[in-house]
Amino acid sequence: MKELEFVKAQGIGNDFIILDCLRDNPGDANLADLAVRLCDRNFGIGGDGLILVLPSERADYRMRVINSDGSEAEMCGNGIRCFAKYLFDRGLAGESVAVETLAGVKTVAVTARDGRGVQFTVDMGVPGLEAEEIPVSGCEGKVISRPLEVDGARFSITCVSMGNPHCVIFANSSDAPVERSTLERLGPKIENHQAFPNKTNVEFARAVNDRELQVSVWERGAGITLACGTGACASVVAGVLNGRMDRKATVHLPGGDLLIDWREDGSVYMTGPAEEVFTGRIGV
Ligand code: ZDP
Repeated sequence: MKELEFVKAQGIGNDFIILDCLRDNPGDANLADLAVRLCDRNFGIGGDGLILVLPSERADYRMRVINSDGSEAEMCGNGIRCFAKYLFDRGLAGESVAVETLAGVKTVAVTARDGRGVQFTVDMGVPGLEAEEIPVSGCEGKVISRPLEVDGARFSITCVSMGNPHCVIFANSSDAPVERSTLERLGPKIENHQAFPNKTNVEFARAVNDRELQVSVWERGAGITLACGTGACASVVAGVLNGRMDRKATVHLPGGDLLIDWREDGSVYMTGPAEEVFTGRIGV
């Protein structure tokens, strides 16, 4: 039995177990099983995912993200803010940190108070809009308001890659927020739909006005979560592509708000908080 030190952190309710692997790299051996075990909210620590802090040859550090079902994700918006806070608060990084991910190197700008990181702005990069980039099979070009058959019903979807795949479905502004039961019924069906070779995250979005968006998420490999940073970015991009949103908007998620800015340079910038909740040791 080996003991691992961990930090439990959250970004607007999207929660993660952070393992510092700068000293000893756990390698790939049963990483998926470890994530499933540690993320279990009854038999483990509990979390939407596992985040590994690793050294990097291409950036200041490398981040790996394993979803609570054991699958590995290319990128993670709420998690990278928690990652930057972990490094900044321990003096391992300054007010700007470059992080290597499977979706490329991302830069995080840290705003500190009393020597601790409180607010983080992430250059999330240029969104992928072509079907093959997301990927979505069975169609070409941009996937904007395209029909998707699910459960005998037809949905209008807009798909965006933030390094990881997102399928955004807009409700009318007058509609009530999506019910949890609807998310539970449709989420897994869309996540695993044959149109998505790498599966997909699913966002149900409702424009409050052209600068405010309400979003509920069914996450690939994690199910219903209180927030998804890459999902918030994808939803604003989808809103702009559908002429519903300004390029700069506040996204209201069940766990809190994120400020999203799709700048003229083509990159999406995401700003939001991150907090550490507790630390501990666990036998593995
Ligand atoms: O792409 C995926 O499999 C996501 N479930 C990864 C996690 C995304 C995250 N919720 C975010 O904030 O972008 C951490």
